[in-house]
Amino acid sequence: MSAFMASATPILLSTWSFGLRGHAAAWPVLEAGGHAVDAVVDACTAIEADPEVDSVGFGGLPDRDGHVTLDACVMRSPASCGSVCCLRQHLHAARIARDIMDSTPHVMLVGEAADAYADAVGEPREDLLSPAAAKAWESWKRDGTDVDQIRDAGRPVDRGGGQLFDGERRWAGHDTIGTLALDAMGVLAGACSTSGSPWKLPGRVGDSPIVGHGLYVDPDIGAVTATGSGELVMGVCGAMLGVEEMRRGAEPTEALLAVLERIKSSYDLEEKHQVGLIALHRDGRIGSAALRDGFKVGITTVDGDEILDPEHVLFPGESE
Ligand code: SD4
Repeated sequence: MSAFMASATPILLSTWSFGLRGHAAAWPVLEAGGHAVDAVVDACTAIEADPEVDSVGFGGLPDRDGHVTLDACVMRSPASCGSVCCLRQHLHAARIARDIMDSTPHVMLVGEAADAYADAVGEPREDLLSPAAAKAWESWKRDGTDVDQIRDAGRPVDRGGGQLFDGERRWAGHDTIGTLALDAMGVLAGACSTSGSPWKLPGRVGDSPIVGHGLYVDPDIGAVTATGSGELVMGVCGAMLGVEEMRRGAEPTEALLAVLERIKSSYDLEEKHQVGLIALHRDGRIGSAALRDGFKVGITTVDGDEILDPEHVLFPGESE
């Protein structure tokens, strides 16, 4: 069991500047003394519904066959985590993951059966393909036929506004919302929600909904979540590795750098690869790091909202 702090100053921390759109929905709850897990799910739920965020929920880009599939996980602790993969008919993946966490003996449900579970718990069916995403898919089918999304996806650059790609790369990339919260009771929680990589092979699932990869929370230590090229994070169990580094005493950003160094030594990295990581220690210290420039972090505290550059970039100054 964890020894929670008696009280703490609430914090919300998210990947990307569009995370602040989720904080707007979640902060009032957290500030009023609400639970961290409610805040992170509320933040992801707001982003999932936002069509301007083109990499999460409605507005997310589809797979090769034109189907949008959504993945998410939610975590309070090793004994309290839930995950859903490859939803095709329900928008609110984080909320469904939370339901799996709270109401079933399981951690993860996938595919058609996950959609059936969502039906059973009263989640509305929705068409996940936005008109803009459908148009982008048509144009990808016309021009990009055999593009391999892992090799050819562009690197996201956060200029605000919810879209991480522009110009010719406007529809080439992907990213995700990861939100970490510390509530006034000193309890941590995290949630991560994504539409995964565009034009992916049907059935592909990345790091985001996998506990220990895209998100990990240990209530006695801290929380880490990841965004970016999921395949790079999955091979090193990125989020759990970051938490374990904090367990052995690393400062949050130092812990995240250790994850990036492990990625660097494990893969032949290319300029277009990006991984962004954020960490929240249970004592309220925060950390952030990225492989390359372009990543941003959204933070909300009693002092207000802020968009921050990551504290450390492993390969700074490389061209976008
Ligand atoms: C994934 N990391 O599925 C997630 C989200 C993403 O760029 O698309 N990141 O790989």
